[in-house]
Amino acid sequence: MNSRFQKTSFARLPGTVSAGVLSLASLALGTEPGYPWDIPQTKPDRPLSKAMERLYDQYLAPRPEDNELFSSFKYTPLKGLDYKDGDGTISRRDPSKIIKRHGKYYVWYTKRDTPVPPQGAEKCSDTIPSTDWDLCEIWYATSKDGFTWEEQGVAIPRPPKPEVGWRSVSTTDILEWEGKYYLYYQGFMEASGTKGDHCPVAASYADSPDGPWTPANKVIIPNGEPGTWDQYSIHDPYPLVYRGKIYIYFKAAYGDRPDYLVGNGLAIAESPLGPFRKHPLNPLFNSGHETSLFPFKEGIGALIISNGNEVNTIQYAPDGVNFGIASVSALLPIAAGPYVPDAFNSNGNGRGISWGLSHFTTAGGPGKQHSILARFDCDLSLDVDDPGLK
Ligand code: AAL
Repeated sequence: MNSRFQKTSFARLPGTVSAGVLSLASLALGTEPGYPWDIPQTKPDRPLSKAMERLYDQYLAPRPEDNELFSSFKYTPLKGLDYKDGDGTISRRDPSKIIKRHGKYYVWYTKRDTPVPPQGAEKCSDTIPSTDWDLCEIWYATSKDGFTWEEQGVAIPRPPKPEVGWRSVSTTDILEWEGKYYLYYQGFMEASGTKGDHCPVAASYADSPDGPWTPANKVIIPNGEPGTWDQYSIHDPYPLVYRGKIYIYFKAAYGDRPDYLVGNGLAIAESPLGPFRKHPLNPLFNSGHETSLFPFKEGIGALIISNGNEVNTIQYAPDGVNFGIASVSALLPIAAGPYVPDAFNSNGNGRGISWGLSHFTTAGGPGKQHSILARFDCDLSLDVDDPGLK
């Protein structure tokens, strides 16, 4: 593994907020590589317990320090974004993946700037938000170093009623395709919470990451037929270019908020505004809320961040479709928007990720609910010397 730091390094740094249960366990037991009781790198030729069989058969490598898809996560506050002292009237959440253009990093995110914090579905109005992502717009920020961010302004405002997203536009992600840029996002037609969290995916396009953005004014990935797994909501669109096509991974819910069970599926197109064809094996994940994905070698890696039996796992599919658990970790970045240098041009040789932005929700305490963006660092990158990855 060509790594900038040891897989276990975050667990060993005093004072960092970190995860890595396996690393912590090996630290506690003193199982440094090379000790006689260390885990053998190759499967022993003797009967093994179920857990030891799994260690060799399921994960990319038996020891976390050799597993290219194992990482702990470190978090750092950002500089440059104002939250009005955390009074709950400003929120930033659900960052897109990050791209680098014109020597700067770009991120798009859901921004709420409302007179009061979210008041729930019963008390919401044309100006009072129901949830943290109600009455939102999509804004963007740029940064030279990934730590200090300068908010540039609105990218996608709410369109007039009754166009897609008139109530709220949120939870966006970026695609570059043939020199043009596309933002995909949730387009709410009613306040979130009044009837679940139902919404389809809409899109806007531009010649530059700085806009101006033109709305496509249509539903890009429609809800499924009644009775199907994605009938209610198509959330968290996450575009990548893979095998020469546009792959948009998305989250859907079997039921309704808050008692829903999430799954993640895939829709594929040859042109950014569709038509998108849903994969016949959907859902491709049985777990995961705000799943983040990245090209990794010939396949796709995924952070399964919350919800479901396979929460807190890092998964891998050599074909972008059939995912298996590559490692188990903890404190994964919520709604991670990683910097993915090769999101649109990995050509079967994905390089992974080493940092990005994520959000922390319910900052501010009761009555002041909002979300903030923070930086995460991880060790899921195969390139040490690419300056863009540092
Ligand atoms: C997030 C995302 C979607 C949901 C809401 C805002 O976690 O899954 O964007 O609609 O919560």
